[in-house]
Amino acid sequence: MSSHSATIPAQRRDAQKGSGGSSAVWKVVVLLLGIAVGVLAIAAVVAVQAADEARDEATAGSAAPATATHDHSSHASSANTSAVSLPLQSFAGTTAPNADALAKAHVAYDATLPAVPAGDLVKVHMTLKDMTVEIAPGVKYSTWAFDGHGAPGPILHVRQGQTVQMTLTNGGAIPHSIDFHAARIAPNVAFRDVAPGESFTFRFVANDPGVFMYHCGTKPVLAHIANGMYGALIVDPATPLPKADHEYVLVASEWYMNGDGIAAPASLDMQKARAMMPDWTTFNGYANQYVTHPLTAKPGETTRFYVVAAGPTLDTNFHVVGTIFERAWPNADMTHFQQGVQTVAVPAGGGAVFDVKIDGEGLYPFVSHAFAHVDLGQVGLLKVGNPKGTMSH
Ligand SMILES: [Cu+2]
Repeated sequence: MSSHSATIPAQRRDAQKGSGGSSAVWKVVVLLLGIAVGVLAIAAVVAVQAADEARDEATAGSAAPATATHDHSSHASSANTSAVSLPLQSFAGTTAPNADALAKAHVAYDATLPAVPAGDLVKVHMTLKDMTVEIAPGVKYSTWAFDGHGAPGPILHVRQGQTVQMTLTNGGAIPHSIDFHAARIAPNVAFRDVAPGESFTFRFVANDPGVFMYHCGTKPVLAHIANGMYGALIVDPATPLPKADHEYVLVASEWYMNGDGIAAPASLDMQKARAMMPDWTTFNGYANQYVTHPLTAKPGETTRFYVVAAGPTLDTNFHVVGTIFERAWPNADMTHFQQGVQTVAVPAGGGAVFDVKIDGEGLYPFVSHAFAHVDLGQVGLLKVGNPKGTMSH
């Protein structure tokens, strides 16, 4: 750096020989230029160091999330930098050898919308557990799970005006919290961290109808959501939506893994999560589960999908192949619906409602039409009637 800044002044001094009257002025200019170049060089070095430290922190976060969670003031000076060289290794699509048999044996997450509990007060109690789940055939991942569900957590369903009383018991190893998008409440009070072994209860009135995400809001939120800490709360409007014959809930999310999860459970790769390079994307936590175990309807029936995009980062572009939405409530704004719509973006952290009414027997894939998601597992089938054969594409 210093040699570069010295070269330019030397050349300029040579160029100015013979115009002696202005040489003092040029010396000042040259000096200032030299200083400016030096300052830029120092700034560049500082920026590179800061990037290195951020990368080291990411490594420490993925290797030991428990220690990286709540101490943002100190850098992980002992972080191992040897494992962070780019490019990131992808484990996308890697399953156990007997994937078909495992997919058939897997019990699909029940997508059926549960009934609304009776009464004005709905008590919900979730116990957090650290547990290993399967997210694709033979692919295991160590989650932080709401209520032993793996991911997503329990699907909650209330009616507009009901009060939700939420009790969170932390059976995990580090602090966690729960953030309800359906609540209008001071987050520093209600969404506070709950220490391991403790419980915390708060209430809110579900005054706004919609399809809402809930998730752990403990820092770094990216890590807590990526580790499976999310779910859906559906709030029915006081004036009901048109009748549907089947109601299914799909929570879309993505997984970022530090291994293929086959020989040993994978855990979070924070670098991949920041780079938005998922290994798998899923509906209700398991790749392609509704391809192997389709959701069902009869010809002529109306099927309603409540879709939440939990992320942690990516949107879901919801589309049902072979039909057009009979009704779509983008952003789950229940005051009006759209008709004749083909694909609707569900933003990360958002939700929407979709009705399809299919007369013809067949297998109708529902997907995120951002097709990398389909390749990574965010696809299922709506089986209408009893069609022969299987989906060829
Ligand atoms: Cu958490």
